[in-house]
Amino acid sequence: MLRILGRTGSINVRKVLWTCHEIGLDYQREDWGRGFRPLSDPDFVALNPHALIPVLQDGATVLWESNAICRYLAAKHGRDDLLPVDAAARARVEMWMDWQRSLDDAGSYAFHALWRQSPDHRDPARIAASVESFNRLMARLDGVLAAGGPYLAAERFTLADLVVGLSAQRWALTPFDKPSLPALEAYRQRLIERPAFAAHGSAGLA
Ligand SMILES: N[C@@H](CCC(=O)N[C@@H](CS)C(=O)NCC(=O)O)C(=O)O
Repeated sequence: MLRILGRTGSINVRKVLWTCHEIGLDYQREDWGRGFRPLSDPDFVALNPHALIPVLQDGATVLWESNAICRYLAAKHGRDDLLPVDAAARARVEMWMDWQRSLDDAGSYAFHALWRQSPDHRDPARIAASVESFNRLMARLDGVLAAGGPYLAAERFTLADLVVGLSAQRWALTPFDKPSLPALEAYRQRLIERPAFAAHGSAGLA
């Protein structure tokens, strides 16, 4: 049985849980990270020297970095609908998965300030800058979806949508002023309809 280490509040843990759900994989999840077992625990650091969640243990295979874990699971289980085998098609999926890091970086400060109410994220100028760049990137995504779609990297749902979709959900639910982005909203609703999204899409949002 797969072992997944990480609290469900983490967006990066939820990528892995959502991927397992899409593939139909059973797993045992353990709560590690903020509010749970500390990532400085030597048993955890032995698995991930960077002391971050998620970690996946699949027999003798131990992996960290959420996007890499999602790709591993899709490839191992032959889900080339989620991660194509063709090099160019696969790279298109990976491109959007990599780009999601930019979304994370852009929105992180605003998310911690306005959703998590973190006392360490109270600088109004930094909140405003984070909101501005988060909105700007989401507006760009809206433009891409309006011109193409219905999904990001292919005619069908792929890992690109799973990963970017979690950030789109974070953007939609974190309270700050947002432009109207109809193509993005239609895309988010498309993702929300997936049973796996209902289970893992927004829980905790951390
Ligand atoms: N690039 C890494 C980032 C991992 C990361 O930043 N994880 C956060 C949670 S989203 C974490 O470990 N936070 C510390 C904690 O929860 O205690 C990945 O995608 O797996």
